[in-house]
Amino acid sequence: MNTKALLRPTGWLLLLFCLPAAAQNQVKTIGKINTVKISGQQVSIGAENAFAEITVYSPAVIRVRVDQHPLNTSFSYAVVAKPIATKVQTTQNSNEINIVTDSLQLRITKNPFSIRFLTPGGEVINEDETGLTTSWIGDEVTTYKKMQEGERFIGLGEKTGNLDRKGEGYTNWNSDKFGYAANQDPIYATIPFYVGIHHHINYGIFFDNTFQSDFNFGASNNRFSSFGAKGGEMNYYFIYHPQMADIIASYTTLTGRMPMPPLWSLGYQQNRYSYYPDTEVLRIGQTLREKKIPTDGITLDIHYMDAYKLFTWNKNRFPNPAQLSKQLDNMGFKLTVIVDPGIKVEEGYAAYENGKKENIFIKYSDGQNYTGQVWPGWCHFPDFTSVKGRDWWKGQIKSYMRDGIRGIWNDMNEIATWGQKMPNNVIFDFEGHPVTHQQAHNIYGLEMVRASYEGSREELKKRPFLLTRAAYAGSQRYSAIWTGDNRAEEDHMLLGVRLLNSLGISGMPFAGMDIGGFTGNPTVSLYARWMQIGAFIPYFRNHTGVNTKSSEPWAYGEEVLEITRNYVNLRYRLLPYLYSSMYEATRTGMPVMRTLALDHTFDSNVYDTRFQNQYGYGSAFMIAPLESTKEFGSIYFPEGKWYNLYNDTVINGNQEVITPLNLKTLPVYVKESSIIPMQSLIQSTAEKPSDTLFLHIYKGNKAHSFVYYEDDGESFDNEKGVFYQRTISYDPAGKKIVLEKSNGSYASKFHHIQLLLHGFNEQKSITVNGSPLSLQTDGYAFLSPISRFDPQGFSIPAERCSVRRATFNNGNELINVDL
Ligand code: NBV
Repeated sequence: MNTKALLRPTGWLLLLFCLPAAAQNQVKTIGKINTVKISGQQVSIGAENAFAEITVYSPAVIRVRVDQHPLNTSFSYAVVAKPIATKVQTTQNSNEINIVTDSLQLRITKNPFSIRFLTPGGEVINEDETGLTTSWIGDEVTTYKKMQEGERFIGLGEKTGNLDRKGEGYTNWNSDKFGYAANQDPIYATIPFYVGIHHHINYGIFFDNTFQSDFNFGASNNRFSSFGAKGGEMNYYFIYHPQMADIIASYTTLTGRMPMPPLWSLGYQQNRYSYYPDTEVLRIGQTLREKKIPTDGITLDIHYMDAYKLFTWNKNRFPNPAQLSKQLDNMGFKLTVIVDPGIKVEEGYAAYENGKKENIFIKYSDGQNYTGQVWPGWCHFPDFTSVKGRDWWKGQIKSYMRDGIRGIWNDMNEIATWGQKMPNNVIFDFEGHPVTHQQAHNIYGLEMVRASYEGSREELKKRPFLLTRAAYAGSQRYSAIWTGDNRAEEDHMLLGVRLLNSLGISGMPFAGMDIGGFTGNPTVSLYARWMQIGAFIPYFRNHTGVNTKSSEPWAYGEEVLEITRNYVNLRYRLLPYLYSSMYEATRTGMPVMRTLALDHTFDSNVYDTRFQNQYGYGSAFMIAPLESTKEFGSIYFPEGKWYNLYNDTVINGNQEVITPLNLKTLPVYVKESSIIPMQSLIQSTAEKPSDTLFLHIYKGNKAHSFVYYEDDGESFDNEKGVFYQRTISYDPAGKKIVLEKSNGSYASKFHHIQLLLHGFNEQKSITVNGSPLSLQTDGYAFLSPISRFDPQGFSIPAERCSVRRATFNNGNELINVDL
């Protein structure tokens, strides 16, 4: 039968008769394996109804591809890693194929095809649910895994719900959800990566499929967990390591890691929808300085544009953007502007004319540009999945950089259009292999921030700051993310913490939420608590919607202003610690916000809904975010010893403690043996701190080390070795603190180190490189007193103070401190 004949009516009829009965309504499984071809680290399989390919990427990572059709060359927007040469032993007999690496074993039963992952010792890590395995209903493909006894599931990026996702189901379809409910799904981002936990074993699965996907962790069934998509291949990466941190390291080896952000983007950011005109922006800046709220960024929302037309300025509101950004820069502020993908269809509007001429918009299947409605009215949308589309966008973005803009905030890139129903017959280039909206939707945001990042980096030649609302796995290579239009409600603040913790273990460490809430107005206490938590969130931005009350730190009265100032100050003093923690994220994928499940994976208390929001901020701190309305809160202390940040009281772990709460302090604890570098207070990162690095060490029983990192905070010279990096370790058994010789060619801005020893009450002196140095004892306060409201403040008076200090010179050389 030739194709032409098929197109004739009689041909169509014939085709209908030829189709297997009700194919769309049947469940088709892989069936029996017929052929097996082993070539190096890859096994190709031909089965009754499908084709499979198993590839060993590294000892701990194995990729599984299965499709109804012979497998094509694969392409991924998310995965940047290639398989690395790995020692693999592959054998087969008539029943099974065995693939063995140093880290795990994969057994494939031949009749019918079914997969089992085992530890080197033979314990089951994860296995297909026999009988269901992988199957299709029409084009929809799903893999079913046996639900292991007591199995928990965490991750999946920006997903609402509890930390432990057992019993829930989720859909990935990037969606604009204004004021989303605390259990709404889906919202803006797709990160199809999760970690399963059972029997002291944990593993990761990354399902790299950009169609609408669904995950089921035992929702409406007691048999399986599953993941599947509306189309495309079954294509997943299985990761096994005993430690969860290593699973995240392997996942981020696959999908990439964030680059070092500009230092200023870690400072406080002031925002609202929208600050205008320019004089209002300057007034906000001046007030922040007058009221001594350290700040680094101010952000302009859509009203800076002329009638919401992208790449234009409203000349009445912003007659001279370059001058404004210069003025702000002189005051220590960097400007970020919002961009939306929609280009208004309007004759004579440069971006439209030019985009039309360059032919870079997405189109219907008949070739007509797609038109959808957003802020400016009817719009066309650039095709970020084509080199041509991205290049066009890069060119446009550069104009902002020339106006002195340092940050690009990518909004509405799900794509959001009025009606929220972009037709599926819109076609995207997909790097020269056109696909429909169904396949491209979830990666549109990723490719938009890629173009925004590349364009701004090229023009600026310094690190730009990028923020995105929509994302797919891999977006961390270009951009920070924020959790969209949250609500000014207590449970949203806590939900936000969980979203960020989940993004952290899903490869996206640079994340934030609208502090204070986007829709609605927070109560005075909620605002204060949220700002405190914000100080311990990687991207710290206060933002609110268009019709809400002002949300600047002074809008909630004097006491809240002081509370806020105290925590923003702490944030700035902790910048050396935060910057080093971000550096760790760039090297290993280890997030800055660490759900307790990361270090205490098999401690069931951390999943208790009373404690599930608690998180680590880097390696040292544990934050207990609790509602601002509570006078007492239950806080869980995992194993080990913990110090109260404000008074150094020691709390033993493995217990739940009912703690009195007050609005002036957020419950923050420091893990024993922690190492925390700090600096003097500055009002923005444009200001130089004093030349002393304050190095806090907390007495403990565990050996611990911390990688301290510094660079110029803005250029790409760090990529050429221009940084200052040294490992600092504390060895309680050997009674030693060692600052290794520094790596890199950058000179630290700190010429002195002040060591602050916590809990070393008996210690009178130390020796530094063999020379004795006596320790000074005086009062100490992590926070300043809130002057008018609590004059005593949080200081520990000298007679009770456990902090002992000594100062010595800093350089590049090894420093040995004997305790
Ligand atoms: O650009 C306006 C807002 C923005 O402030 C917000 O942060 C985004 O999530 N934007 C959504 C568009 C419309 C919001 C109703």
